[in-house]
Amino acid sequence: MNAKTEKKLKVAVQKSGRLSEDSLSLIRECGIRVNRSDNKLKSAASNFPLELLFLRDDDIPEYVADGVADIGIVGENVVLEKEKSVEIVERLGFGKCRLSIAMPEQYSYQSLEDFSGIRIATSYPKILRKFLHDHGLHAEIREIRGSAEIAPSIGLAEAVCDLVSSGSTLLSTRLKEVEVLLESEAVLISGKKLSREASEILASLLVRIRAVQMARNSRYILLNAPDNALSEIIEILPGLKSPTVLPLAKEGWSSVHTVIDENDFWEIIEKLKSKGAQGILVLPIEKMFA
Ligand code: PRT
Ligand code: ZN
Repeated sequence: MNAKTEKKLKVAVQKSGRLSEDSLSLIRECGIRVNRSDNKLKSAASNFPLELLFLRDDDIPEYVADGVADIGIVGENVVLEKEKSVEIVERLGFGKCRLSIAMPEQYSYQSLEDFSGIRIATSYPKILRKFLHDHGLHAEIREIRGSAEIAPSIGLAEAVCDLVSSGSTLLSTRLKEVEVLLESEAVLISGKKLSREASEILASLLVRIRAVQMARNSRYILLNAPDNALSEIIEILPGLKSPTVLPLAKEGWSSVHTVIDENDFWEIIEKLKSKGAQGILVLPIEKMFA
């Protein structure tokens, strides 16, 4: 075996939970073949120098900081709460949620001052403490494990500080979100002192991750444009460089191709139609390199 293939980048991912599936899908979309069997703690890729370690999300920052894993995929909320010596290398766009303070729905919340002197239940004491400190507020932090939402109903606290995504849990426990402390998503973290081999493998993994991410956020668009509106239509399309324009067999019409940001998609389609564009096709992109 040659020395280069021996070193594997050790990647910590959540064993089973909200981030597990998306973390594995991302690795697989990078063209990396990994198997997953439920009781295994690790699994080596067959076509890339990478090994997955399946862990509880709370342990990932520490394992990465200690060098047990080289990198990890975990919620930013966990990274900030654990305060370990790791770096956020890339934001991954899944596992999105907010860390928010919520209070009983009948409470008429006015301002941050309302937190003064009350009890707030949370499993994120460090982030909450920092938030209160930054705003010069004094509240009592009740640290609890797991979901904090029941705390007000059992008389443990007047407010909770917990993760929210759809908001349905708050609704069902008759709480309302009053302040957002953090907008979180899954992030790729790395230890601060990676070996040269690990850094090289990470660099090539990042090229793939970025290509997957860019492709996910972009759409390939093709349309037919009347030549007399061509310049206006091109102006609407913010492509990578400028759109490709090809003449159609039909006199007076051109075919226009370009890449657009998924977020601008509906707005752009409306504008294109109003300028006379026809036969608009929008296609997903598998990989994209800037
Ligand atoms: O077993 P392990 O320790 O690994 O997992 P875990 O149970 O601690 O974490 P898990 O799998 O629940 O969440 C992993 C990560 O997913 C979190 O650290 C966040 O980064 C992210 N994430 C995204 C969420 C949510 N959305 C989320 N909604 N984590 C938890 N929730 C919970 C929240 O705590 C609350 O109880 O879902 C409830 C609220 O959801 P909605 O949709 O009703 O608002
Ligand atoms: Zn956890």
